[in-house]
Amino acid sequence: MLTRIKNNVLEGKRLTGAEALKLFESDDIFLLGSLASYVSEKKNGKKAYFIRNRHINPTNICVNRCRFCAFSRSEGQEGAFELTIKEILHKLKPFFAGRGRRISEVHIVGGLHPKWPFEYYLEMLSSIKRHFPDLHLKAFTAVEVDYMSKISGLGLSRTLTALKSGGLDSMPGGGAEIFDPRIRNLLCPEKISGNRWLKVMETAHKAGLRTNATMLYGHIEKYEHRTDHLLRLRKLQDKTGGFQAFIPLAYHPKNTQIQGKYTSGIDDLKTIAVSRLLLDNFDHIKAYWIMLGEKISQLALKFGADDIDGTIVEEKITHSAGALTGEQLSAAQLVELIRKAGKIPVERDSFYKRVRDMA
Ligand code: V47
Ligand code: SF4
Repeated sequence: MLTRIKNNVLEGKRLTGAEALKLFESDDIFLLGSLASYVSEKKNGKKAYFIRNRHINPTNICVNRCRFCAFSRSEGQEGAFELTIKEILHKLKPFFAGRGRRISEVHIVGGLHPKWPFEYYLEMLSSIKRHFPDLHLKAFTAVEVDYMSKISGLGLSRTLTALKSGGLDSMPGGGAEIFDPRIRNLLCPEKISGNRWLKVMETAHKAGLRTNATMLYGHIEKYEHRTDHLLRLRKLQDKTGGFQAFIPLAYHPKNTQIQGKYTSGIDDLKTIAVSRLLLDNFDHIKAYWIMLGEKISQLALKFGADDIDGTIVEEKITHSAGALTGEQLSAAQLVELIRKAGKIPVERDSFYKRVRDMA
């Protein structure tokens, strides 16, 4: 079977779900790595991308309280926070004070706040755009956008158009978790369904917004659920072509209600490789260094990934759940990490256009 899969990959044939499952079940990670690397290099050559970005979480107050989420709080609970627009602007200001530390993208995601009106999100976007017109606003997961469509009463399409007019440039891929309804219901019973997540993304793509996609793995799911998740993403991508990157998110168990272990390095690399092989219609696979650690992210560049995300600066979601990494890396550190993997570091913008080669 593995030889047949290998031949299919080398002939550029699309893999089936059964073949992906076989790859997940295989211990031959060297074969997985070399096949995924072959596909990655066909798509992106020896390039590995990074971006100068900053994450901001406007609030951790969330009505969903997913069982795997250590970041969220209920209103009034110790540790709950909500940022004013002034505070958000204050977090961005230092990156525009001089030339050295400039960022090109801000990544904004947060909880589903029980009281904030839709107008607050619009004002957040337009204020940031007014103060920092060159900054790309990658904001709000499909879960948040669905919530906004409900609080605004506008429905999905008009909510997305309003967000776009307010300054939204693209959307991150969070909130996808695992689409399988039974597993999803155990992980996050209050969250929108997998089908709804896909519907929000389809509508966003139709509205002209590019987005990412993620998958939370390493908790209670089995390989078959990962395979199903990837196939559903591939199907939507066939239809819209609106996804830019796929990011497997390694489960972090601390302070959550889903007990478990950290993922193993082997599983992380396997998941990157199988994602690269199955998602033949995604241009980019991202190894998110915050969750994988610097060393596994570096190895992931040899297992099918072509992107390691960015400078990040402040990270609360994974760090609430026991992340072992720091919260920021400088562009120079990212360049070194990529170079030592034998790849060509390329600073990118939010649409994967080259800002500069660092070779
Ligand atoms: O939506 C929550 C996940 C996501 C845990 O699009 C957890 O470029 C692991 O989506 N262990 C947020 N994961 C992060 C995210 C992301 C990150 C970097 C880049 C992009 C992109 C997207 O983190 C959440 C949720 O799926 N998450 N809790 C946890 N305990
Ligand atoms: Fe809320 Fe997102 Fe955490 Fe779920 S994962 S509780 S939706 S912040």
